[in-house]
Amino acid sequence: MPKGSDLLVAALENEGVDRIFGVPGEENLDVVESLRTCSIKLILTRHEQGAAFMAATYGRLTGKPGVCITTLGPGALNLTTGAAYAFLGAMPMVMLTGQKGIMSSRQARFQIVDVVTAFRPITKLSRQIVNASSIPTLVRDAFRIAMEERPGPVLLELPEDVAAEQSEEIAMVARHPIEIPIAHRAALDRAAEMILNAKRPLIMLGAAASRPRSTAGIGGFVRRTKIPYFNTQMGKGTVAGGSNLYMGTAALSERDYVHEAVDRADLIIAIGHDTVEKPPFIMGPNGPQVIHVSYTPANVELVYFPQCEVVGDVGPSLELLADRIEGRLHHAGALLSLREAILSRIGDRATEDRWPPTPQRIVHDVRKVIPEDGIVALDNGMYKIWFARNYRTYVANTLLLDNALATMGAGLPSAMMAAMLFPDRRVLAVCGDGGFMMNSQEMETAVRLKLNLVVLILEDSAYGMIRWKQAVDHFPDFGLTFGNPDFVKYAESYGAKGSRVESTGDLIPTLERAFKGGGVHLVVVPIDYTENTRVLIDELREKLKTVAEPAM
Ligand SMILES: Cc1ncc(C[n+]2csc(CCOP(=O)(O)OP(=O)(O)O)c2C)c(N)n1
Ligand SMILES: [Mg+2]
Repeated sequence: MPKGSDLLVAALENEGVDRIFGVPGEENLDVVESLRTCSIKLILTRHEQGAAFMAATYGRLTGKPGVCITTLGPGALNLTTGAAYAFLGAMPMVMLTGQKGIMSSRQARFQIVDVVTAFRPITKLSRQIVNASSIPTLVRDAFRIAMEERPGPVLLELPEDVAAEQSEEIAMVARHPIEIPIAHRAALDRAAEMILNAKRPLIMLGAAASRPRSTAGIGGFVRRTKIPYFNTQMGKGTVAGGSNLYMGTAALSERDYVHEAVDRADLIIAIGHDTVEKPPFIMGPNGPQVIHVSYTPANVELVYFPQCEVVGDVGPSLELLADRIEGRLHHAGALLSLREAILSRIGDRATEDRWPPTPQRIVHDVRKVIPEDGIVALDNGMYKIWFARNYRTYVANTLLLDNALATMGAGLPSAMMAAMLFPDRRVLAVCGDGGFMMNSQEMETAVRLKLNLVVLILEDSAYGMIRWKQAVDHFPDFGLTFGNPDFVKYAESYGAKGSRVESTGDLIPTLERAFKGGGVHLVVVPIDYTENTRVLIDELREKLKTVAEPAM
């Protein structure tokens, strides 16, 4: 007779789960025992947050839920940031948490937190399993909910007595393919008419454009219509950044060079925009009209209120839209004349030799050592704006950044997940000295898993982004600097390799050596952040001749 934990593991196998990340507690021991003899690999992490970031990134990169497991109370609560990361970032994930027995309570209230309620606001579904026989259906439901648009995290709590409960053999619920409906004909007709009437159209690719199922159809739409495009931070790569229609990335909300095109457009076709991202442009009463194309309807916001919506499976819907307008667009390339000026300003000073290197130089040098299909995963800090703005992408999901929760600490775990999924591609984590230290203990996990992974730490001995914002707001420099460990020795103490870049010209060779050497290799380089103010404040302000700072 199977017990509850056997049914849980069988249900996970039924979903095609191949690995589970986490830190078990005593309430999970039946599940751990059921896992021991099954096809699913249990990957221990050194903090539950790392497990959640890895599982969420699995969901982000595959479209299928990543799975993580923790104990009750303290372990479960350590998942909250990862849950919010997946919830805001629309990443499918299933979290399994333990709990004390619910049929009797021999430990009174020891360690008991109402986890199911605590997770309600940061999950699509949060439920306790109350008997073993319901496990196959609950697990099937959890995976469906996590995966369906808009994807996100689900939590199932399995109390230890339900995990140990003997049950009848219960059949699993078979999976079947689910097609997403295609946009309504009337919506496609209306959108086609707006595009045909536009004098200066522009496409914008947002976060949902990067869903694994979206990317092929979107590329086709851009190529067939030849309308120039820009992207949000999380929409990077959906259509090659090297294409001659790429106008730039909106890393700031307004007044950046790319906004010269945005401000002149009379129509923006926003594909997959999710307003969870920091706004890529600000809609106003006199600005361009907007067509929202996505899996789900637009959220109406102060800064985003599209006049037309094409809701449905994005790729096939765009194919039908392209059928209506291909070859009939007389002004498709109207804004292309701005392209060269925008991109050359963005690429300005990318090869400057200054020591320590500038963010522009670091982005430039990283691009040189990462092949087109290589993956760069960022943590959160000042450099994220520079990478979003300056790093060209050629393949979807090759610059993984979080412009949704924008949490620190996800850079290393998300890079580790990418390295697990794509062992043949170069994977680089780029972290600030602040964000890296928030989950640096996962270096041990990376070494244990024998990953090939390079971690680049940008050292300014500060929470640089906040320190910069403090200066922009004319506060005195106070309270945002810290000391660091010797990162080379720190890496070596984990059994990883470590290198310090000693001159600007040394960055590319050091990264090359790190990739060629294989294994886990930490590279630390100091960074000169004086460019933050020179470019992002002074230069952009000068460009517009208005005294205002970019909206961060
Ligand atoms: C978990 C978390 N805590 C705090 C913040 C606020 N925050 C955003 S960027 C930043 C500083 C990042 O410092 P570091 O990682 O060293 O990168 P730097 O900006 O110095 O390059 C802070 C504290 C955050 N986004 N996430
Ligand atoms: Mg820093």
